[in-house]
Amino acid sequence: MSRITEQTLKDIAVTLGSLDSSEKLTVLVTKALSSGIPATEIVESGLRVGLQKVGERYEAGEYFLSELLFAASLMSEALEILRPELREGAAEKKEGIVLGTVRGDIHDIGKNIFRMLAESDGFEVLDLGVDVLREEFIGRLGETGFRVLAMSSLLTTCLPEMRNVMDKLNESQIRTHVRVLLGGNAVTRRFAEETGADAAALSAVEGVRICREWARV
Ligand code: B12
Repeated sequence: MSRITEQTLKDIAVTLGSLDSSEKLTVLVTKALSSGIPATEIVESGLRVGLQKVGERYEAGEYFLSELLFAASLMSEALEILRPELREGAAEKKEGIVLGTVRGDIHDIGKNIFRMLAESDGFEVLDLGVDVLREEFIGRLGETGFRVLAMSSLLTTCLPEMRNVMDKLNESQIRTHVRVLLGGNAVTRRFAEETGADAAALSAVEGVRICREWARV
């Protein structure tokens, strides 16, 4: 990575992390794109790092809920600029994915990034949104015949709900042809293993790579 690229990504992270102005972030993200930094890199090494900082400041009691909300709106504006690039190259449809954030959790920024990347990679994604009931996940898998269930959770308090979805799925007949991918910051590979899920992805890019491998076999 060149020094200029590194500095631009750092500036993006600092601007978002310190909740500097929306104008400044827009200029930096536009500059990063026009200097050839891939959109996924801007997300992973710039914006996501900035939000990590926001999370740490919230935990430390320096930021409150209003700051989390403001950070989310800054992130959404930045993603609007990147959206065309993240969606680029939508190919022929490969496979279907049922996607959603589990019951109790309303975080959806990371989930939406995964959806954009998966769609641009040729997957058909049925996005059920946030706060999704386990019956809804299982019902939609049955209706569509899609062979991947991708769930997101950023709250550790919602991990038991992911386990509940897995338990329900494991009891059902569709389990034999459905693979499960877990994502979101609360998820670890160990947790995925414990629940009997097929994989955990630590980033949206990794999630798409896993789905691509599954689509091949
Ligand atoms: C923005 C934000 C919010 C926004 C969410 C807006 C929205 N539309 O999503 C708002 C203000 C609503 C919010 C609310 C709350 N939040 Co909040 N929030 C955050 C923050 C700052 C950023 C999250 C984010 O979007 N990150 C950027 C994205 C790109 O990263 P990501 O989600 O990890 O996604 C990446 C990967 O994980 C992956 N991925 C994500 N999902 C999936 C799914 C699949 C299938 C795959 C393959 C990949 C994948 O792809 C993405 C790109 O690589 C985090 C701090 C942090 N660092 O995460 C806290 C954080 C998640 N929130 C937290 C908390 C506590 C809350 C509240 C409970 C606060 C409150 N007191 O009310 C509420 C909960 C509301 C609820 N019921 O859900 C805690 C959770 C602590 C924990 N361990 O459980 C965090 C970690 C902050 C902290 N450090 O304390 N929050």
